[in-house]
Amino acid sequence: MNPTTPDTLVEHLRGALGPTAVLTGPEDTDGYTADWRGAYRGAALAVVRPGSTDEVATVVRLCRKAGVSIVPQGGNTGMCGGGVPDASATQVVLSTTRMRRVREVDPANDAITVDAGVTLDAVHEAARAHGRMFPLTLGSQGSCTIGGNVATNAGGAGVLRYGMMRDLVLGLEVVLPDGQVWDGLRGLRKDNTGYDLKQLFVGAEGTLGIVTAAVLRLFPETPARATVWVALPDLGAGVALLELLKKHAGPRLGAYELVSRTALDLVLEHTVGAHDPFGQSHPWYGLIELEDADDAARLEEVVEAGVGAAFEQELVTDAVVAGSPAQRAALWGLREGISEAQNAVGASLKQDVSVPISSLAAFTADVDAAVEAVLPGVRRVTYGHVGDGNLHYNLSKPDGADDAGLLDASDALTKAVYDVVAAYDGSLSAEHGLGRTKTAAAAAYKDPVELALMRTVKAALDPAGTMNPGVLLA
Ligand code: FAD
Ligand code: 2HG
Ligand code: ZN
Repeated sequence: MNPTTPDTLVEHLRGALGPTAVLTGPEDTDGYTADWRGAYRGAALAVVRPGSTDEVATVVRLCRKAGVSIVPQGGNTGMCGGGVPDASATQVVLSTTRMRRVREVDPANDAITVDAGVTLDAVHEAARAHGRMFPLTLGSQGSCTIGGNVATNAGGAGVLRYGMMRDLVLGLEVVLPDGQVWDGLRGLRKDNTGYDLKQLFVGAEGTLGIVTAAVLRLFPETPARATVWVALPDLGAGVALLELLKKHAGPRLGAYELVSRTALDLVLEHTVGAHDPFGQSHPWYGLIELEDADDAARLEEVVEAGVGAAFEQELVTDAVVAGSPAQRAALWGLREGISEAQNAVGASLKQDVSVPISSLAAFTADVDAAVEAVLPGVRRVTYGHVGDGNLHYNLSKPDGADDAGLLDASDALTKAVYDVVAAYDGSLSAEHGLGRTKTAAAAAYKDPVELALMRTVKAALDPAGTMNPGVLLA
């Protein structure tokens, strides 16, 4: 066979994996070269769909020989363009979507081991079948994969009680940039034998290797749930309510999400079947979920006492408690439908920021003023995970304008937001990662020592720079 070069790589990949696992040509690769928002469209030399860890290692070795870079991709639901190739048509997209095996469920160890391409929904289902629960929940869970969740250190609504993906991973299997397989699939709670290497790959966005499998923590099921949608007079009340909820609910507080009226309006306008639980408009809303193993009566008491106190302290102005699973789903639909609803009105600038919870209200007032000064009337689609100090401070074009004005002002708007984030010692990416979108901003705003350390890690693991170049690090 010819030596492996960029010109012969496709032939070599087909030889190793079989012809159907290697896609070329836009008719077959289009679904892998653009992101779901339509914000990124690249082109690939090929899309490969290995079916096993050994096949992933083979692809990595062949690409390394040819000097071709690899873009790992799972469900392609990412927010920052990290899973799509650039426009050069010289990169290989490695899709994990054929790696869909639940390898083992070990209820006694509260652990599940799955291939990287298993969807988050499928993990929930497998855990449920064994009387357990996996707590990561995302609006994208029908499509996003465990590999993608690990690579982005995904967050979502359950972080308040259970932590981010980083806190839920016990072990990983990773194909390293030189093609070696690191078998770190240990289901141990305690292992103090050196650096915690798995954590290097969590949040690395595919720049240090390809996650091929993971051991994840499972939890007891919490079938007793109370879900409450409240109207808030302002954001400060929303933050004060968090304190009150913690006091009344303690560890039963499973989620506490914030939704601005602007965000709710988009959902009501663009989501079939969505309706406003209240007769009149309020500036902010909170979605509260309490959970317990079995004590539904206790949850009712907590809701009554907590929401009652919130009314007394004028932190909430209206409230509705879900009376059935269908009502619960409808309330969650109002929250989880925001991404898609915002997408329906055209381009958006997604700013996924965090600040200390105590600063949320002041930060929002300052950042509102800063973006208004750049583009008067810009729509602030603000919502997020208040319990984590994480706001999705997303911007859409002003009412009646077209996308061009928003896109022309995007650099100035982004800078305005990040300057205020920096002033509050916040983060410019709380949960979605840097991808291609925020790499330059991170280089400008992150501590230089931190950046240098990150580059040292990258150079040590991927000296040839073939793993997802242009993502995470400039
Ligand atoms: P992809 O989009 O395919 O890839 C994302 C990144 O991970 C890329 O850099 C890619 O190169 C890398 N990658 C993928 N698989 C691997 C692998 N096996 N090994 C190494 N690198 C890999 N995110 C949140 O954090 N919280 C939310 O609440 C949330 N809600 C969402 C709601 C909606 C409606 C949508 C569309 C998205 C949401 N997301 C959310 C974003 C997204 O779903 C997550 O970032 C998710 O973890 C991405 O998984 P994926 O499999 O789609 O990864
Ligand atoms: C959410 O919390 C997700 O709904 C998506 O993180 C946020 O679309 C977004 O910007
Ligand atoms: Zn989020």
